[in-house]
Amino acid sequence: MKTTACPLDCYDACRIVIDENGMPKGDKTHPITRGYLCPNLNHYGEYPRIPAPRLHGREVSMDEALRALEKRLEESKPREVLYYRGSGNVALMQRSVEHFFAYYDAVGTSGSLCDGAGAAGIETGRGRNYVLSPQMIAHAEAVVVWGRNPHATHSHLLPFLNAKTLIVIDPVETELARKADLHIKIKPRGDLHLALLLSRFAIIEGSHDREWLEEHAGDVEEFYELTQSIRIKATLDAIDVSLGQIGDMLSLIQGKRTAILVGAGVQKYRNGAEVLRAIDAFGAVMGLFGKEGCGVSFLGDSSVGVDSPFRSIAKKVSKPTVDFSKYNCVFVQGANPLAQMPDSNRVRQSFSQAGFRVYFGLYENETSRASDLVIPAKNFLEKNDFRSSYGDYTLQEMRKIHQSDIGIGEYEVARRLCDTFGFPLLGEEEYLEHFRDQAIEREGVTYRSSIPDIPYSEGFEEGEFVFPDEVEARLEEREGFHLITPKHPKGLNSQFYRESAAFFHPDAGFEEGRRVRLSSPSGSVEMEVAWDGRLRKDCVLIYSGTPDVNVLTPAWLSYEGECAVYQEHTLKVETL
Ligand SMILES: Nc1nc2c(c(=O)[nH]1)N[C@H]1C(S)=C(S)[C@@H](COP(=O)(O)OP(=O)(O)OC[C@H]3O[C@@H](n4cnc5c(=O)[nH]c(N)nc54)[C@H](O)[C@@H]3O)O[C@H]1N2
Ligand SMILES: Nc1nc2c(c(=O)[nH]1)N[C@H]1C(S)=C(S)[C@@H](COP(=O)(O)OP(=O)(O)OC[C@H]3O[C@@H](n4cnc5c(=O)[nH]c(N)nc54)[C@H](O)[C@@H]3O)O[C@H]1N2
Ligand SMILES: [Mo]
Repeated sequence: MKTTACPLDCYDACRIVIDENGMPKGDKTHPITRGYLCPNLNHYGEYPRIPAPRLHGREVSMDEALRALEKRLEESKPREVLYYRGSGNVALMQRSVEHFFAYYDAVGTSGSLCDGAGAAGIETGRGRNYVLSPQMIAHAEAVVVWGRNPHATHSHLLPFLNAKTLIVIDPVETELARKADLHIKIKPRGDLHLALLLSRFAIIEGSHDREWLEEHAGDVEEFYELTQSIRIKATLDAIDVSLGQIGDMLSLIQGKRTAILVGAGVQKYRNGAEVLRAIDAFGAVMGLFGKEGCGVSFLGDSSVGVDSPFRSIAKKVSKPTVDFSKYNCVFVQGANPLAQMPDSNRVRQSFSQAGFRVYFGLYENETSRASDLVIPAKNFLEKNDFRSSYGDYTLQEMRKIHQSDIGIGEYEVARRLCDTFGFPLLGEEEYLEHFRDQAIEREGVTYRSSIPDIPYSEGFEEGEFVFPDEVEARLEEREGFHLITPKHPKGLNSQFYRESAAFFHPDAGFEEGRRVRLSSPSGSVEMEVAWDGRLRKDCVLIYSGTPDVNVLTPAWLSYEGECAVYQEHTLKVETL
């Protein structure tokens, strides 16, 4: 039976078997994904693809399309060419195109639209960002799900959470929150303070892990003093958490193997790195690192333990704030920056002023429609690849299933361009072999070989866990509605289903079906109101992928990690 793996940007990285009709199905023998696929994959074949290459709106052959690109690249100075790759497909051969642009000496992007702020915080505290695999989470007795929504974004994790003490910290009453032993319906951006208070009370109660701290962590006394700089009553009021909830949470995890699963939600703010450091610090106070079934797990770094054979670009500019208008040629691969980057008005303006815009992707979207040259890609069933994951340590081979005449694969683009420009590139099979060599098989599943069985059981890179030594603890009261912009269960960012409404609590003061104008310092948009009783009354929820949502978000970088900060602005809302 033919097998492959899903390359969508998701924690799951499902293994797929192809049924007799050539359709993807879940693999029942797989220990993590257990035969189920998500709505996106179950309907994967139904989304209309870009059928043919297009140059200035006119259909052209693939050869003409690539010649137009080559001509532009020959006429441009390398530093006037931008290579922008998104995460439409996160498999490893995507980087073969960057390999060409690296030899060409183009400009690339650094930082992230995604998890960069949180990742930076984790790296400061513990060096490498290791995740807890589902198999490791299975050993936990208590699980804290913090700013993460597995029903939408990591559904294969759910069976691993059964029969555990469950705590959810989320401003939305997610499906998991309904089942939880404790749901802290925190006010958005309250997580830093909650984490500091949890550490403080754990130490006051004496439930911290003295032995572990002595052996593995920096100065916990100093960190305790830092947590004492937080005013208790005023802070609890400001983040809408009660002292009782803090006590409940500590007693629910007391003495239990505890896994804290942190999602993107807590770090869509400029201080996102600080938030993750504070949550990590609480994990350290409780002695959760390096033990079976315990730890703090954020979106991981899927490249840890994978050696890439491709050259990477040396000169980079920050991805969330890149100014397209500076370039004579912009090559967009697997991304929809006109919808998904923050500050859409700025992005659209600057993209429209770029010299020559190339979109290399599967589907029509805001970016394809604004591009001069559109190159359809092959989908993952039509090419060979490998993928690692940020939710576990698998490294899976993705074998080509179908022949297709629609698009062109990433390796084929790289091959053609490297040949034209005389740059070195190995054969496709040699690259696949390079990845194959890094995978080890256990019980029918292939994993990255260089990952420790229990993360941090050998300690930390810096020798010890590093506590934060200062925090910006000021909590300003904000006017307007807090924007929550999370992932939709039936879409993947701007791929597949795209929502159009803005969601409010029924008592927030807006009638269902009415149109409202939402405004932030970045811009304003009109949307229809829909109700969602799971929300707080002070929040408006607009899913990622909703057209125009990012008109409302700022082109700012997180203080650390060069990350976009989608929830930094609050919104003014007026009925039309
Ligand atoms: N179906 C589906 N799956 C996906 C994706 C998709 O678009 N659709 N996208 C993929 C990608 S790119 C990523 S990065 C991952 C991310 O997946 P997750 O880590 O689950 O991230 P989000 O869905 O952005 O947000 C998760 C939760 O954070 C909560 N939240 C928002 N603000 C705050 C806050 O201030 N504090 C706290 N405590 N919680 C808050 C939201 O209410 C939401 O329930 O999912 C991946 N998986
Ligand atoms: N408001 C708001 N904005 C957000 C977020 C949010 O939560 N809220 N989340 C942010 C996050 S976490 C992320 S990761 C980004 C994601 O943003 P992007 O990386 O821009 O991802 P998508 O919107 O999914 O667009 C991916 C495109 O990739 C193309 N594609 C798919 N498969 C392939 C392939 O095999 N080859 C090629 N060449 N192309 C392919 C498809 O045509 C698709 O349109 O969005 C960010 N923007
Ligand atoms: Mo993401």
